[in-house]
Amino acid sequence: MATLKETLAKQIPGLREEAATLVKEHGDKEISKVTLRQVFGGMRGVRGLVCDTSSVSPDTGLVIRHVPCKDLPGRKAEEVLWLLLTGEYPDDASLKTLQDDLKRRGTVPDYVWKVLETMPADSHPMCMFNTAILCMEKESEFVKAYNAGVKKTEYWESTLEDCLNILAKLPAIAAGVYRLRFNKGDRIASDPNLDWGADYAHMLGLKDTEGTFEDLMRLYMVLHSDHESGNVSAFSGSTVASALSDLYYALSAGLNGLAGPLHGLANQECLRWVLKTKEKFGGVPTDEQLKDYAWETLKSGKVIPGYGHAVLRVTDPRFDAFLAFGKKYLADDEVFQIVAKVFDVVPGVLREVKKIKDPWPNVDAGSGAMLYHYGLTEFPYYTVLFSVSRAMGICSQTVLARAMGAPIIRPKSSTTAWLKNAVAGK
Ligand code: CMX
Repeated sequence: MATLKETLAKQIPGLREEAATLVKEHGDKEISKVTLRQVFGGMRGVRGLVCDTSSVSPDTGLVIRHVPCKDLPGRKAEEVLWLLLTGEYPDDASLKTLQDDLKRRGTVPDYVWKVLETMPADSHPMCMFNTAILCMEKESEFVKAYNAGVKKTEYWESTLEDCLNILAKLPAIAAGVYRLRFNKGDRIASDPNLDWGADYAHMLGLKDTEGTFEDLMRLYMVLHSDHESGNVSAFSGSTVASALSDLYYALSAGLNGLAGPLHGLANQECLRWVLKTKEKFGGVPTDEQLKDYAWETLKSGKVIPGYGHAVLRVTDPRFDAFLAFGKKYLADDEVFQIVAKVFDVVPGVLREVKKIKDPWPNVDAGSGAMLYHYGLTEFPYYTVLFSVSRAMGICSQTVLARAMGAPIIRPKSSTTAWLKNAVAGK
């Protein structure tokens, strides 16, 4: 049995030495080239970042440390947080220390609720959630340690404190945002006997007549937790953290990126599209109707939300996991049936559009239908659920970056005139 901090303290000296040796022995070795297309194309495929919490390859998708996505269902969020940070699962006693620690840190300061209550009633739930995180910045243990002059090699310790303090509060904050924003009544107190994911489900306060919503939330929390560090939210978070801004600043910055429709907001857009399909055809459409509707969407200049990916070139294994859950528990649900049919039909349509590199579903294509089934029908809220989970990855990446003494991120930009000269060989 060991605490998370003890486990990390044992590992960190070896990790530092490994990185220092690598740079000393191979520091000038070229590992990636950059083309002009990549410069104008969102740096797609440029290898310029280190991330050890997880990796995403085009043909296998998410692997957290050594664990492929397909093996994550059934795990609890706390186990996955430990895995992200240390590369291993905790034993039962160690897991219990982390769960107890998170419960101890879970009380949300009153001023957070006051701030949220004074926001406009039509604020987007993502704006409310990120504001709540940002307004707790004054609690940062990293800032206190930094101002007290602690050594750089110890920065990770207070960053871990911030990480645990923030993560412990996110389910209550997120559930509070839901109940306030959608007039669901008073906040529901945390249940000390529930794990992180199940407690979040409990505090949302939905009626779970089937008794499986907690399982969905556990699954949701582990599947969205990390996706290496080049995606918008993780990259934004790590860039902000690299300036030694504390985790409250870094996490809220990252999650502001998750709020964009090409990233985390796609899950709200995706369910909207599925429900429109249901309404248009009065239920589950035929393959032919669905094909026509997909073309209609594309021809009107819109994307099919939930399909395509910047890295993946196969069906996202996170989508597979949701599909499996849906087949087990939601087989009779019309909205789920449409999601499954879209998966049968839409990749064939997208394959005909030459410019689209990945015609397959990503994580957002299925998750909304699951939530809808359990009565969580307010889709502007969906990205908040994604955020609660993704915070584990962004926070873990930041703790490890601090442990490794990662420098400030500062790539070079070029003017178009410079690039023109460069390609002309001048
Ligand atoms: N529907 C219609 N067009 C699509 C498309 C889709 N599902 N996926 C890609 N395209 C288009 C792009 O918009 C782009 O068009 P332009 O050149 O006219 O701008 C072209 O195909 C090439 O794009 P790409 O190289 O295949 O994909 P990108 O790496 O540029 O973008 C992504 C990836 C996810 C933004 C894009 O596939 C998309 O917009 N999908 C729909 C939104 C979505 O599901 N986002 C969630 C992703 C998961 C997450 O990060 O949270």
